[in-house]
Amino acid sequence: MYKLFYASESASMGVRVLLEEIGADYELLETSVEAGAPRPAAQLAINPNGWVPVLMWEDRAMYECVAITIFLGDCHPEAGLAPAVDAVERGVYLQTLVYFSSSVQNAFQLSYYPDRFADDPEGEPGAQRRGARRLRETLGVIDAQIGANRWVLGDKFTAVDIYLFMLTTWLQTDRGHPPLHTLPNVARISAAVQARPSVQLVYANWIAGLDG
Ligand SMILES: N[C@@H](CCC(=O)N[C@@H](CS)C(=O)NCC(=O)O)C(=O)O
Repeated sequence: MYKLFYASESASMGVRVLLEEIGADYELLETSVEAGAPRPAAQLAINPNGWVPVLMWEDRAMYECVAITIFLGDCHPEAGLAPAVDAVERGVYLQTLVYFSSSVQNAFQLSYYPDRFADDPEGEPGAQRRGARRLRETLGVIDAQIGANRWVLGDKFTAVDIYLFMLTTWLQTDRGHPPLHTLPNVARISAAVQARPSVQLVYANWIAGLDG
């Protein structure tokens, strides 16, 4: 049984999709990502940064979305979400996940949390503009990497596709982020991931918002 500190519209949603795809037993522990909102003591004890996702199981716990993604994929090989350690695709799998975490998510951070990057409030709009531009740059690299592939790694659906979908749900054109149609290969995979039952369940509210 897994326990997941969880907040909607956050990176914990991607981990929940993984747990659904695996068919694991899990419990959601609701928390907040709002600045200034209190976080449960048990969450802070594991991740003093106050971020989600935080995953707990047995007497163990971990944070960092990409680490959790790699961990779950490897612990549940029967779910087929991760190439085996010696598979040809393993290198690009790890490379792409870490690029998502270190480069694409960093660009989102500039856009959503500019105060963490600017010395004073005057510097924040510049940080946000740089974040939006960095999203165009980094997601453009991924779009080119995907090329004509059916999924990010080729013919086989993996956890990287779920992660990519999650990233696309954070794009907001009114913040200067690239519209999805300017990233046609990313858009194509994102739409295919969205159709999966696991995503329809976890992202039901977000998907309903697309229609509204
Ligand atoms: N590097 C971390 C970043 C996680 C992160 O920034 N989570 C956001 C939600 S997507 C959060 O918890 N924000 C609240 C905060 O920063 O206080 C990861 O990938 O897990």
